[in-house]
Amino acid sequence: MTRKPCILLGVPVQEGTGRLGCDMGPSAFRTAGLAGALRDLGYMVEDRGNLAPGPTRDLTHTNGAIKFLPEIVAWTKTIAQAAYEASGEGIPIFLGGDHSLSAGSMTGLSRRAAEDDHPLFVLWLDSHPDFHTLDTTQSGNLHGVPMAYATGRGGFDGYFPANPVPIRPENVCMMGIRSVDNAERAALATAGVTIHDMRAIDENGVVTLLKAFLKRVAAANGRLHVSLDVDFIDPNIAPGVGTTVPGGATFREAHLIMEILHDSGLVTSLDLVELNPFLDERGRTALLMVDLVASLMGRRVLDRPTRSF
Ligand code: 6HN
Ligand code: MN
Ligand code: MN
Ligand code: MN
Repeated sequence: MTRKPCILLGVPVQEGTGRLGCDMGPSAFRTAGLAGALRDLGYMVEDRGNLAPGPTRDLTHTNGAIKFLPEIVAWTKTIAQAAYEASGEGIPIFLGGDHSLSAGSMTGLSRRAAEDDHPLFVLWLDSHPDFHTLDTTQSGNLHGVPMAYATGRGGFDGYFPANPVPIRPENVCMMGIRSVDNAERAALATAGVTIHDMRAIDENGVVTLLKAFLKRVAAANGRLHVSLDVDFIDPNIAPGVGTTVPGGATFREAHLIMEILHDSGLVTSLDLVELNPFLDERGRTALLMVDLVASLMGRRVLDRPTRSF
């Protein structure tokens, strides 16, 4: 069986968060052995190094809270193009960098998927929905907006690059949500996005919720992008992130999601975001993230027949 190569793309963007340190994320993923873990599973791995943003242009917005708009716009353009190109060649894995990088990855991947006649679906693993527009963000940190931009919500025109193929909100499933701002809550009430907050996970377990979504992806012959924010995981086991929120996914919930995703055979791309190595403890968060990627890509405890989902 020939498998597509894994294409590692470092994205040392940190201007989307309120603090420094995410620029070291790509380096920490490499130090934690991501490429080796993938090679051990039999993949060809091509590490393309780190992307760099293009030139910035002056941009001002009526929402004075917004920080680093020109920088994030420049990054988004670069990342979208890289995502578009890499997704024609293999399985792109974006090593963040803060979650603003997903504005670029999702729009580039969606454009590619549409050209290949597949709808793009997104599994969003995060404590936050990141569903602010430029008008509603109060923190002004643009890691809080990528899902709104990628799904084509208004207010990004004239600032962010044109998004030629907005992702259908119905194709997005969020899991792990436990910190939602008022403007996001209002928008999500009618957006059509599937949201499983931590309470839904507690009540139903991850298996039922995830399998229902994967069935939809398969039925639509969709491609599946996974966007994994470190703060999806409980901060007790994943402290290396700026936006810790208590009550997150456990070690086994996170691994089980990855194992089921692997069995589905549907995942075509991955974001690893918000790792802040400056806040980590002896690399444990980076190592956990690498282990989760290994589960997603096929590492298993015992051989077992691939179960349908
Ligand atoms: N993330 N909703 C908050 C804000 O500042 O807009 C938090 C955003 C967190 C961003 O999860 O990548
Ligand atoms: Mn996020
Ligand atoms: Mn095809
Ligand atoms: Mn988050």
